[in-house]
Amino acid sequence: MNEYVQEVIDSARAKYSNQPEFVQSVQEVLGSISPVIDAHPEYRKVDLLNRIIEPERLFKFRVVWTDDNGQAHTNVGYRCQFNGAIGPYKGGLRFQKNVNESIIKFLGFEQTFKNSLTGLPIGGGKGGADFDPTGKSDAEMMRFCQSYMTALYRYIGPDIDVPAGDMGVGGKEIGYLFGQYRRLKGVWENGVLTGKGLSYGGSLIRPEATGYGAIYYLNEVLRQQGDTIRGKKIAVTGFGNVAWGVMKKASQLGGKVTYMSSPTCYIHDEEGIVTDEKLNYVLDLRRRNQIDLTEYAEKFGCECHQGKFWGVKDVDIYMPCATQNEVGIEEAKKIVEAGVRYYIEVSNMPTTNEAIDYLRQNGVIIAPSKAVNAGGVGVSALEMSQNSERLVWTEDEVDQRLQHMMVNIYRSSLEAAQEYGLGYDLIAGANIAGFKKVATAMYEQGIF
Ligand code: 2IT
Repeated sequence: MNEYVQEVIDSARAKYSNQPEFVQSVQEVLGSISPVIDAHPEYRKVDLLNRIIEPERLFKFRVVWTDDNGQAHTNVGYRCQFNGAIGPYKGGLRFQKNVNESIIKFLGFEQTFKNSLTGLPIGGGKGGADFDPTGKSDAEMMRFCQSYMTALYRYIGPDIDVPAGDMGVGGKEIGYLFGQYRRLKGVWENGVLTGKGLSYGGSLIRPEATGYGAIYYLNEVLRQQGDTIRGKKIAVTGFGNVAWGVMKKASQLGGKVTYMSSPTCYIHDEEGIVTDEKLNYVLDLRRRNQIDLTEYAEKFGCECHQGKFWGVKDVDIYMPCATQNEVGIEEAKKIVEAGVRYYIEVSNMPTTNEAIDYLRQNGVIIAPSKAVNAGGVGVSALEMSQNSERLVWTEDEVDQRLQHMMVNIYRSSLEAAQEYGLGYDLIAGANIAGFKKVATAMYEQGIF
């Protein structure tokens, strides 16, 4: 490993030992870009790597809201403007109990390279709050979102920082957040948020984009192996918006998702989650925050089991779509033992670094999340374009652009890996391709 890269990793590990997710993502990205630093010794002089791992700024603020009984509650909100070298900060908001600085920083760091990979001019950002949306009424969600935006609105804007959804933040929450932004600023700046409703500047295909994009990327991986998605069985973790998009596009292309999971259990539906009725039912489960999937199993006559499905053999492809660090070394061993060839990450950083190494050493074909899930933020950038041009593209137009984007991400990752003699390494390729553009932009803009 390049000496400067090693130094920066070691110092991040020591300095941020209390931020394990962040350190993990720094190790993952910097571990891949060593050959680029060998080729660019000038980056050391301007300390480019210590600069790139440090967020440009990170806001942390109090969010107070009142529940339906009139009781006040206090949460912590965050917005991390990680890197603005190639465009306005862009990235989602996550509302989840476990949100902390480490999680927001890892997501912002990943987002920086993912956004670069889309080929569009968007910098990296991420935010959220340690607020648990489970069981909250609409009125409570609205009050929380209004309070969150009241703290944040002065730091964002269509050319400054453009938040979107992530776990716990869907179309409904984006509506409340946008309403409050408009109310406070008194301007029509709908380019300030993406994932909006269609009646006020949302883009067609945005809800589906992450899942559709993941399947378009998977198509390229399969094509490289002389294979197609037709007849393939897929196991996904999660049953949210992203998993739903994967199910829908897979079924349109002749594949099927036969396993899906929640935090507590999983279902096995041999027929596949392929009909409109089933797909809509999944959306509805999520909307109702229903994590017990027995309801689905009973309705559609299939099995529901407690625990996790890692190790099932009757699928061709695993696609984790739930959250970070779902697959550690134990799960990786089960995947290898099951003989499943394709492991396509979809959620952000679903795999520990140790598990990635194990899967790779055992010949599993791995696709990295920052490439695979980039279609979501990519279509967010298309939503920003439509907003600034004050027009609306058709479903076909957005979908075509999404497909091109995913093919380009796959190809540029492949080329980046080949340029440095790394062979068919989609992980290193994505990190290198994403890094190069951000690094070049930072270098050319001077030292700060
Ligand atoms: O992780 C992600 O890329 C997102 N949550 C979407 C971000 C966005 O700005 O659309």
